[in-house]
Amino acid sequence: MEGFLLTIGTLGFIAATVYFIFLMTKAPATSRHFFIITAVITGVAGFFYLTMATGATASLVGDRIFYWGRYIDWVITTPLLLLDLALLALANWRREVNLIATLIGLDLFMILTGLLAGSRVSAFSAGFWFIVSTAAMIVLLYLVYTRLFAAASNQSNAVQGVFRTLALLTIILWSLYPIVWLLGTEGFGAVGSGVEVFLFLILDFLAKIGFGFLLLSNRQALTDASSGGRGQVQASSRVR
Ligand code: RET
Repeated sequence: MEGFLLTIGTLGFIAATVYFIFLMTKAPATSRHFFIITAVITGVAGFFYLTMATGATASLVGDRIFYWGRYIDWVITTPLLLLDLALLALANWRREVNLIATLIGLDLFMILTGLLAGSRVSAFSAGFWFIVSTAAMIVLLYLVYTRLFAAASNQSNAVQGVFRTLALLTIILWSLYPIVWLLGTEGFGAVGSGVEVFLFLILDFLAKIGFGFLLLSNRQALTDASSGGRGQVQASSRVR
């Protein structure tokens, strides 16, 4: 069951990567970075699904299979998802490097402490690191909700629309990861390994492929965001 689902994950992410690269060839050069970042996200996920499907990044911890490959996937891809969001929201990202670094720092801390929670043998240390990781996630999502939303309100309507959808999608989906983790074999074991792999697969597809589709199919927003804020205003002044 797990092997089948992980293979579906591998193929799904490879297909999405190919599609996003195809979309890039049709996009204006100024917004290419969004396509590159997003294709790297799905490409890395496809690679790590393959390593999990083949057992290369799966180990026996106690009496359960621990798929640690997902944490390596997340440690690379979640900062890139935040980067996509930040580049969309921030008209001038160079002035907000501190905010971007804080978001990515919290994110790395969340995933690494999550890895400590998942790889444990004692229930106490699992619980402890789970709480630390969840606290980091709450601060991170709070900053997205406050700081990035505020920054996005200075952008064009197209950017604001896509940003709102993507940021809310991120806040909702990311909050579901610790819940699946708690239900699964790393947590209370309320669901078996197959169901856990299935639920993470759905979340990963939505948080990466769904996110990528919504972002990359909105050309206007990408062009506006790449032109340094108030895209429409700048575009029209350039014509003059
Ligand atoms: C863990 C367990 C410990 C507590 C918390 C977690 C959060 C994980 C998150 C993962 C997000 C992954 C994404 C992947 C890409 O698609 C590590 C499950 C808080 C938020 C978005």
